[in-house]
Amino acid sequence: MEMTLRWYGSGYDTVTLEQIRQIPGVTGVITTLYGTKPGEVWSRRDIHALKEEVEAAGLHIAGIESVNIHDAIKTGAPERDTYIDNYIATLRHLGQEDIHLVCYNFMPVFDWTRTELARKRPDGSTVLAYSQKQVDALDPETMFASVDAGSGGFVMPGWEPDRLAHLKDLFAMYRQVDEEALFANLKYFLERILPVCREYDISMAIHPDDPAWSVFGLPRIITCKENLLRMMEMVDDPHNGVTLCTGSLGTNPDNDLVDIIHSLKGRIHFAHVRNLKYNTRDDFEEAAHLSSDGSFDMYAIMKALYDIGFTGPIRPDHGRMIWGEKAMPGYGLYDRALGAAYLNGLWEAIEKQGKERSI
Ligand code: DNO
Repeated sequence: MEMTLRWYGSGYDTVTLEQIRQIPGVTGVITTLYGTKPGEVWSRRDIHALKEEVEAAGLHIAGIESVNIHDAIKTGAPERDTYIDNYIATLRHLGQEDIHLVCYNFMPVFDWTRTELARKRPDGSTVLAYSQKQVDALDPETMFASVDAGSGGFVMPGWEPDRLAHLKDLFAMYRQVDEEALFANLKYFLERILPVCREYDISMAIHPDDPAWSVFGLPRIITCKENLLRMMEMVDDPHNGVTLCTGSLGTNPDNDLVDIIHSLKGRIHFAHVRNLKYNTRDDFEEAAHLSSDGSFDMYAIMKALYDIGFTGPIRPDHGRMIWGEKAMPGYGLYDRALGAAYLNGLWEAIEKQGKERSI
């Protein structure tokens, strides 16, 4: 595995490449052209410039998170082919720049959803949190307004104000789309892009839905082992794979993360490893990466990744906001750096034990 950090790019991220370079064991970044809109073609020149900037800091681009999918593709609208053509053009340009991993999601309207961006924990840190009761009491517009207002002036990934300004239209677009239609639209998209993924050896890594259930009545399909296997089997090619995000799949306590990792062997191209703490079945908050701070056994998760022979990038995921840092919620430097060091420590121990056993 390779330890990486998500970086939104100069001008968008409070964290610099120089800081990332100094986190022990982090050799790559997961990045994006944050200023592009879903549906746009990424120019080879812009990708090249991003790559040069990252490499000048002594790092490399380990993958892209995300190339977002236009709603016309997710809803199967008549103009979807134009947007798929654009997506294919972007993939070609990434491949030509020697980038071989793309994370994306297929969540309708909203990307990841939280009701609080700064819930205070007993140690004084603040974290992202989700309460189903709060969601049930909100309408989508209020939800967007509160996320926008609480983000400290940052555009949260997947919560682009330009797109979400048309929430009513977006909801109308999805009115006819149920889970079966969403699966069919995903299949159509994957079948069209896979030839170019094979040509450039690009691994597509779908991000699970977060939380792993329907929000505001919108369908969500990348939620559990059964659906993940269905999506892989419906377009059965190793380039059609998964971002194993423990914090997203783990929102549903019925998802057995270790079992899911084993069942996705060979198709996990990227991993987001983080912990969260359930308060009740309907309320969870994010935690430090350390097992004892949350509800997951982080050792068991890393061990499962080791046991399936995972070789792709891992990144620590949302961190707590600590030590007075001001950054995009979930994406400060300090707690993610602690997370990276901890996950690297677990990996080193597991790897050394594995070697001792095989002698
Ligand atoms: C949140 C992220 C998601 C993820 C996208 C992938 O912090 O994990 O926004 O990047 O869903 O497309």
